[in-house]
Amino acid sequence: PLVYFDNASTSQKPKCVIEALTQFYSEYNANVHRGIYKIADAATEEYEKVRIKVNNLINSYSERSIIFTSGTTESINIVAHSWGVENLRKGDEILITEMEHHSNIVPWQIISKKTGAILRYIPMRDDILDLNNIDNLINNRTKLVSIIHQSNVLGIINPIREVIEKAHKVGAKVLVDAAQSIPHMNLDVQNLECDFLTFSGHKMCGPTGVGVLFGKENILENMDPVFGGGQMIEKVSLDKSTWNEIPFKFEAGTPNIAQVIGLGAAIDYLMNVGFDFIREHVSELIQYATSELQKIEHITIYGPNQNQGSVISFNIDKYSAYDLVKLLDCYNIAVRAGHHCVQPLMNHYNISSSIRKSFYFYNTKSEINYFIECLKKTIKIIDH
Ligand code: 7TS
Repeated sequence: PLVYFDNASTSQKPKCVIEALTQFYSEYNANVHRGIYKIADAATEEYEKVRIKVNNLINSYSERSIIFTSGTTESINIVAHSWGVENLRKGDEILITEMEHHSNIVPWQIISKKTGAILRYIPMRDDILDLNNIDNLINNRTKLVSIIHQSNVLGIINPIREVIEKAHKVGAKVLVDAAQSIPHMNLDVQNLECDFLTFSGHKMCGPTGVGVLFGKENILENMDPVFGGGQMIEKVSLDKSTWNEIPFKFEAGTPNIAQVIGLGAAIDYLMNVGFDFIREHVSELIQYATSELQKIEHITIYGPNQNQGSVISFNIDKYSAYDLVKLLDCYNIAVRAGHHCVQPLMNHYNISSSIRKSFYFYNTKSEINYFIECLKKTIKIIDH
């Protein structure tokens, strides 16, 4: 028995995903894009089928735009170390926000140091992004806006459409970090018109070790690869190499074949569950959990009153988030305490950590009741 409320960290995996991994390893384990024997063909076919599934999932323009990576972190780093290094010059501006996950802050700090570009932030105003000054923040010097879609700490979905439109007016590119949104909603990159979109498989029922970088074809074609090695080349001689076509140019070496195939099974599974159901169910859980938590004395819930997301972060008075979470573990409840890899946002609230409950479609109201009951018991234990 386990009450798992740490889905923003990673989701649980359905049987069909685990079976897809087992089936690959036990029935047709071979490298992709190389062999010409039957199981190598099968592995390549299954691997490439997932590219089509991802392309359909996000309504991308073509499979050429879909690059398999190890996760959101690697996807953002590829954009930073390829597009960033090639296109940013001294005095250019990169715009991110104060609520980014560290994986959408640190790569840009590294790149701004390398290129002389200036890193600017859309600040927080109370519990949301302050877009009042957006027309100053997005200006002729802005070359890239990289923005989190759904917060992993606050119940917020950011108005990325508005930001994308403004960025495109000044000719800037936009990267959307969809790590937290893609498990919960239909995303359409043609409709959004974002230039890059990044996400991880493991937060959407897929295995760890696989993620996606979507990029518009004309942008990817003009980017240099970050990693060199097998598969990403067209020709190699002793003095130079030429690159394979996209997306293979960005997939050096043996990829995470089993994980990609597992991601395909996860996508099928989620399509079956349905994003409408997921959104509706998670939103009901959020509303119920919020109203139950609000009854707890001295609780501070972070974020806007109207929670649009799938997470609730809070602290209770003098109690350490870590103590409470460790004691809740004794009741087989898994929630996270910490800064959630978003230290600048923690600074905005003048805290170093919070407790975070994050839901997915398999969570239930009775789990929330059990959580509240155990939380009250835990507080009593500490008080004694
Ligand atoms: N961006 C966002 C918005 C995230 O929430 C995360 C992971 C990442 C990027 C990085 O994803 P990765 O798969 O490359 O690690 N967020 C969390 C979290 O909230 N708790 O653990 C990981």
